[in-house]
Amino acid sequence: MKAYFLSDIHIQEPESSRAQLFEAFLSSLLHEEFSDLFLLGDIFDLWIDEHSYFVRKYSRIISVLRELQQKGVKIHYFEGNHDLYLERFWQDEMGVAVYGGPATFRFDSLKVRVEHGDQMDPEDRGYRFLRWLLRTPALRWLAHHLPEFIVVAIGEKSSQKSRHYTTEVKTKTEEDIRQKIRLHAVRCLKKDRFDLLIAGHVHFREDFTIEYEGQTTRVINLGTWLKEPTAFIVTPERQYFVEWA
Ligand SMILES: [Mn+2]
Repeated sequence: MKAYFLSDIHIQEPESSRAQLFEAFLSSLLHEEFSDLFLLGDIFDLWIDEHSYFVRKYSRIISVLRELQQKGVKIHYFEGNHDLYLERFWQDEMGVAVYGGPATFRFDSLKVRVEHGDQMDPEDRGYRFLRWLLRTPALRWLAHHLPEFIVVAIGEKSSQKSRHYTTEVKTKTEEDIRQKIRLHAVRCLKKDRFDLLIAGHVHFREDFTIEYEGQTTRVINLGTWLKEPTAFIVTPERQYFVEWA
């Protein structure tokens, strides 16, 4: 058992250097022995439903992911706030396991909680409302049935706003983000115990341990490829960051 965790790559254009870096990274994984690839959301700066616009735009990335699947790698995709309604294409067509919220996995005795991280801030009422709204049947229906060019236009506008919000507005201080990550971990531990928490979304790479009622839990935030391309590797024996440049 060996898993790679990636998030917040925010690929905007298939020809961009970040997209090419991601493709090269995935291609390099074709030569690795591992079992699972976890995409923790905001991989694409915009992906909505199964619209052929996105499937065509990111066909090269999709084809490397298919190659990985053919090698026997299981791919997990957690919806972010930039990649939404992933069931139709990613699950039904690609056979990727899609998650709309947090999930827990076991690597032998190691229990790992995995999530995108967009529910980390309970004070962010505006976003919590938006998250709820986007997941209502009515919005899902619109995202599927509106003409593709309208979905893309609305999506790109919102995506740009959201990225600005995450990187400029919400980023008060590093200590503020760290505190939010910590408080979130404690809130989660009150409900369920686990050895490792892995999330993204806040665009801030973090790695620390907390003690909660006698148990040590390691908390990882994957940061973003907008700053540095990294992946986190989990095996039952060892959990560590790798940098990709
Ligand atoms: Mn996000």
